[in-house]
Amino acid sequence: MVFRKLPGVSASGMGLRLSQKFVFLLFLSGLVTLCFGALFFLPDSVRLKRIFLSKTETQPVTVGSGSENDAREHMKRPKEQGMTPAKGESSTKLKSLIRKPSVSHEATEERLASGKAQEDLTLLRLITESASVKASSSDHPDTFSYNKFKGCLLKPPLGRDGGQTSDPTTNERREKVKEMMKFAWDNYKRYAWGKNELRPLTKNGHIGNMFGGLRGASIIDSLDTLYIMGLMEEYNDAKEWVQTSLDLNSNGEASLFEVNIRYVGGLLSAYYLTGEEFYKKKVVELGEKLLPAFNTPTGIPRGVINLGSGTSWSWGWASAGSSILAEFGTLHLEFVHLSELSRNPIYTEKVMNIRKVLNKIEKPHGLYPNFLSPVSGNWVQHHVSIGGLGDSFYEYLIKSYLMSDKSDDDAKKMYYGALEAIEANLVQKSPGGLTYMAEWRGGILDHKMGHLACFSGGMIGIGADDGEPEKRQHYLDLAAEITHTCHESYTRSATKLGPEAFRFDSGGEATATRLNDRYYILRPEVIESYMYMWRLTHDPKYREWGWEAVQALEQHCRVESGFSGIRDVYTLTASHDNMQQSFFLSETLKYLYLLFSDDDLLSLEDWVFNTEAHPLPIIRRSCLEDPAPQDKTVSE
Ligand code: DMJ
Repeated sequence: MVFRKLPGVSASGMGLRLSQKFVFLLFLSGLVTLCFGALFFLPDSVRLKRIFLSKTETQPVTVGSGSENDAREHMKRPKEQGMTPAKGESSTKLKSLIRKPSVSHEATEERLASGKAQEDLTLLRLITESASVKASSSDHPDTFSYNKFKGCLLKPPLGRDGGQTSDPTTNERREKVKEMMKFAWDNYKRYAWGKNELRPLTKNGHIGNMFGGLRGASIIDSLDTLYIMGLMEEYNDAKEWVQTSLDLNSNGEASLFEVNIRYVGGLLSAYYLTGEEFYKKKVVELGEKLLPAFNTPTGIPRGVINLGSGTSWSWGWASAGSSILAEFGTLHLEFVHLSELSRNPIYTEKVMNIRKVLNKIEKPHGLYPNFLSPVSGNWVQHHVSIGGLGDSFYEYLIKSYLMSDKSDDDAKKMYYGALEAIEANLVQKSPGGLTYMAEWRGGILDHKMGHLACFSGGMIGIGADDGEPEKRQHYLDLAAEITHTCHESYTRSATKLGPEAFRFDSGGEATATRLNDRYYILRPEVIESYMYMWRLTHDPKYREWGWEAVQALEQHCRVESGFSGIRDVYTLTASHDNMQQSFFLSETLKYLYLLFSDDDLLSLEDWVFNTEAHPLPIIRRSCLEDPAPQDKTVSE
């Protein structure tokens, strides 16, 4: 250490005696300790504290609305994960960013104003990469216990008897659905193996541009369906393909939403159902590749991401570079599970931040419009829909609540608040007595309901029981009415399959009046609602309606080499679209199979289905964190 010579003070100890020097040094070190210690008592927002304390010493973001203690117990901190500053960056700056990796709205505005946002994004990206790499490195102890998880389930995942019912007719129907799955799968395997989807007429594979160069969408989407149906030979082929051929090092433009719901969701379910470790490894590896999409000024992710470079951007068709509600709002379930499995809280933090932005912004009439700017955090247009562009955002609110073992009160509040606004502004009754969900364009109603919106019967049904006591029956009735309307959209067509969108104007009810709304692409939403309504009410009509759909699919969509969508549900002269969508395997056939199975096959007491019908387990925090060894492991 170099002391500069002070005027009038000798260089030898600056004129102090040894004992004086000792006392002075003691005083000085006491003062330093006091000052540093005081940082711990400063309010959380004080900048100094942010600089000096890494996330390790501050409160972690909670999972759901569980207590901080729960979250602290559960989550490993970045320090424990070996997170280190990226090379060449100032560690204090990194620490302040690490502490709040999810860019808060206030912080964003502040940073934008000071022109520092871009710098932050670069740093955040480095941190994300650094944290992710460290979190997945082999020297990080893996503390997720599959056995413990299984011990926390209330029922065996496949039920007592694989879900077989005591009713012979229902069992026959179930077998029929299983045969349809095998037929769809066999043809995919024969003609399109490793591609994303089967083209059943031309007998070849389709790759498409939704998955950024990832392949095998139909395989990933089928894993759990094959497994629950007991198609084990087929499941093993699928599993082997994932082990040997699923290459995540692709370099194309992917839809964050589609990769998340199909690939992340599919791999998560496969892991939770089978306990095969490689699924976990793959899904966490994939999750890491999605993180850069969140590096925007608000933390609201953009819709498209290059899985290789991490560059992200908004869909060209989305107004003014906006992000889509149903896309950024349909990540929560999978991302919470990614944190669960990886012990890396970053995934949960990313989706919690989305909520934070949404909670802060003003909502017209309490409604959530479909387009939001990831830069300003403001709505870009006032188009509200429970169908396309909005749909699964609402679904994920109630399912987040259910998946948190009913502890995520924030999600609950947002869901019932949104539902109230939807009822007040969108729910309509037709002159013929059909209840439907209209779309809302800045206050003007478009009396159109998309096939996609038909999932809402099931959604309102599963949320009915947790509403205000006086509203529970009302919600169940509303769910039944909407499911009835969607069934009507099927029965009013020649093929008994429903159109892409149906209207309630120009004298028509529940029918498509426009030529380009007449197609059916093997979508699941109507059958999904039958399945939930069956489980909730056990009204046999839902199984009958499901059987009508099976017959219609067999008659109009089954072709020589698979299943195909059709161009017009109102004509019996078939015009096939030559596409066997992967969601037909993951959703449509799975929901049909569950409809004809006992309730204990993937019991709703233990599982929620993501929007691609991949089952994810309810997180029973207190059970999972109980240090006592599990003695109640369920057997199959
Ligand atoms: C599926 O990929 C998902 O259900 C998504 O949420 C909406 N659309 C398709 C099926 O129609």
